[in-house]
Amino acid sequence: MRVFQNVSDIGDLRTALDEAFEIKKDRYKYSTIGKNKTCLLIFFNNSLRTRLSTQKAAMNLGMNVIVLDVNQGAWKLETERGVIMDGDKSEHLLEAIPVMGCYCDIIGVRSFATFQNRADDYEEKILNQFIQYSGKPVFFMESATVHPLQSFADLITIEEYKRNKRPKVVLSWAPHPKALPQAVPNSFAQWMRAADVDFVVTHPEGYELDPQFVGDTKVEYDQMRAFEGADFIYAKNWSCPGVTRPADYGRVLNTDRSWTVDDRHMAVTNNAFFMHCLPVRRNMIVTDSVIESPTSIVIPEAANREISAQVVLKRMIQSL
Ligand code: AN0
Ligand code: CP
Repeated sequence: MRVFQNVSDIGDLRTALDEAFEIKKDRYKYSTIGKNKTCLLIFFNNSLRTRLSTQKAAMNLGMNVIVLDVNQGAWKLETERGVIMDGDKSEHLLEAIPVMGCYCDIIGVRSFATFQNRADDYEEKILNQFIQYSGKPVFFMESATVHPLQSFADLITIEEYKRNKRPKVVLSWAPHPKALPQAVPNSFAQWMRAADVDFVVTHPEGYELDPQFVGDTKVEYDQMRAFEGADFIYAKNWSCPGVTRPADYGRVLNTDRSWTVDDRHMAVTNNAFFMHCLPVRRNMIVTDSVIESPTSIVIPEAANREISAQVVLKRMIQSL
């Protein structure tokens, strides 16, 4: 595997899940395949889970790991070509990327949407430059449009907790005070469509996700109706994707707290498990009561981030 971005990059999902459970049973089974291989993790944005779980996964495989927070201690990077660099940016991504590629075998990159320009974000301008100029396999640790390590961990979690063969999985928008990216819901939709689940999305009008990710997934604008009979509730905020009104891209259009997932919502589900990628703002996205309930699986979900990262790194090492 040279790039891990989309669900198609992982190939057959059953095979990937079997590999995940094999690793989960004994995470040190492949503890020597990464010997003398270096994994470089580049963060343009903050992280708790991705940072820790990916380092742990690499160490489980015997890799060396280098972590760089680009905005803390490195030179400020220019990303646009043709700019006269007379401002505060000391280095261009076009030199920085091949240099970073010299010091490692595999690169993971986190670079969120900037919301300045929908086209630039949705073309994955930054990550594509890493793919093109680093000379190394690149895995996405949340880019402008996708967060595949999260969705793979979510799929593993659903597979572990499901009580029927084809569970009903609901992706629900929830309020948040700041504009957040669409990467998590985009990827989640892409992975759920490829999985054997009954997938429904619910959000207020104006929050329609890009069709390249949701395809023809059923959108139910009535949140309570969407929740009826659900086996898994996956809550997440996202800002306006700008599909119907490009001028609204990246805006917060709605802060209606009736969308906050609470006991009233969960009561109409099939005793659903509650999921969220974290970090989560309590009593905005979900009430204390729901996230602390016995059916909240946010911690096992986060734990599976180590497993999803390990499957991806193992495959990348094996194809070096
Ligand atoms: C990010 C997001 O919504 O994409 C990261 C989630 C994994 N969340 C925040 O910035 C709070
Ligand atoms: N879920 C997730 O990616 O968390 P972090 O932003 O803390 O890495």
